[in-house]
Amino acid sequence: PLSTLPTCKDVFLQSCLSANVLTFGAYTLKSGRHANMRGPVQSPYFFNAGYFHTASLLAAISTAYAHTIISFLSSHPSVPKPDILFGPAYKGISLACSTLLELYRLDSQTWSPVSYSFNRKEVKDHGEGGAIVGASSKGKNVLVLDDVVTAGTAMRETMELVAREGGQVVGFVVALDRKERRPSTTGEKEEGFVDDESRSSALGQIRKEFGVLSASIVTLDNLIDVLEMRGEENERERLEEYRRKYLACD
Ligand code: OMP
Repeated sequence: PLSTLPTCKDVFLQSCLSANVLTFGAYTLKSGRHANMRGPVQSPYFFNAGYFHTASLLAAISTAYAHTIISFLSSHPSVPKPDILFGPAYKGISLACSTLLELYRLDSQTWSPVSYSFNRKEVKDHGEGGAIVGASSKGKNVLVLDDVVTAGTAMRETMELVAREGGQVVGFVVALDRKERRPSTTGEKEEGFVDDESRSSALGQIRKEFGVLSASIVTLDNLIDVLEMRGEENERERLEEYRRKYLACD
């Protein structure tokens, strides 16, 4: 094993490394964190869920999502039972479909009435039309499954989309929570003072603002532990330094 995590998460991490889902280097993120005048902050790692494209990789990630979802729902009895597993386009699509199938394999009684759905990036104006493929969200409890959360922009877009379709988001499950403070909206102060609001992680902020709870298969902390176990000191140090600078409070 690579970690002390449950087997399905350990297998998931091994797959991330063997399939280059997780890579180390210098990456500019979508949220474009800035450090003063020095340009965008580079992340020392990147997680590309698009590389889970073989049957065995898909099995590894969907099994890890399925167990994360089951323990999320059992440890938060206040979260309503989902009617729909929603995977935002594009990367969420295959993940939501394969995870629902895995949940059904694990517990057919609980999961057989549950549907999947996803959005079209371009709304179709002919045929059946609309922005959603799969089950309608209208009046339904929707559990959102996504790949990575950094600043939470993708999640907020999904919340708006589900609300527009008349559904209720009851939780978020992601593969990787980067646990970063949200970037400062003014584009500086990254290494100095930050206001209280931007000290929160994206998931922490969504919990406070909307009361929506979330879970992740792994976090940045787990990645650092794995690098330590593997004796990959250079990478571990770079990730630790990044964590020291940008880690959120919650
Ligand atoms: P936020 O919308 O800022 O939360 O960023 C999440 C999105 O960024 C993901 O859905 C990806 O499109 C992309 N992303 C990754 O895929 N992997 C990473 O390690 C980091 C990002 C990112 O740009 O922050």
